[in-house]
Amino acid sequence: KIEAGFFTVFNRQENILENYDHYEERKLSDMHRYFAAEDIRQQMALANNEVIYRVYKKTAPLIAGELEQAVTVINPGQVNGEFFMTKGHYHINEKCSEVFFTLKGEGLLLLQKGQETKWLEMKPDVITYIPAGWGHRTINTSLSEPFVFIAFWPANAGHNYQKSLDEPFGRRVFFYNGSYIVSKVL
Ligand code: M6P
Ligand code: ZN
Repeated sequence: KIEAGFFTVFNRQENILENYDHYEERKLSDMHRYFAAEDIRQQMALANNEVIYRVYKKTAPLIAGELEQAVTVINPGQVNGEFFMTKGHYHINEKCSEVFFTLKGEGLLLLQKGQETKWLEMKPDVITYIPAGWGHRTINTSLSEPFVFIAFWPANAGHNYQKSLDEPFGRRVFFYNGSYIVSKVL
């Protein structure tokens, strides 16, 4: 039973959403198809299969007109120089858009539609908009801090992960010269 009217609290000391319903956790082993590195097994052993990110949710009814929300915490780190990131997805309902509000850290929002790729910097107080029909992935470009943002999207959007594998993002983000570089996928 979903409460009619609720609140959540982001705990910025612990980097968690208080009174969440559940969270989804993605480890390196869940993401071997998403990073560029070929020696991912070796990396997994080296990195002890660490947690890449967590998505904390307090659920709304999954019907048109309602809004879902989640706080995503992407840990700092790299896989063979490629910064930790989300899987990235398209919406099953291609008419659905999404908004991100950055809470902590620094990162990038990568957008993809057909052959077109865009990226936007995210840092605290920056609000980014994902138009309907665009695939979206977030990347933590900090070397030491978690990257945290809250997302709001229509509850009837749905997540299409297959499409982000079939039509991969046209850029990847690597550590370079003390910062990051957005490199074209050939
Ligand atoms: C944001 C939203 C969620 C999404 C999460 C992690 O919080 O877009 O819908 O689940 O990021 O991204 P992904 O599902 O692509 O791993
Ligand atoms: Zn989405």
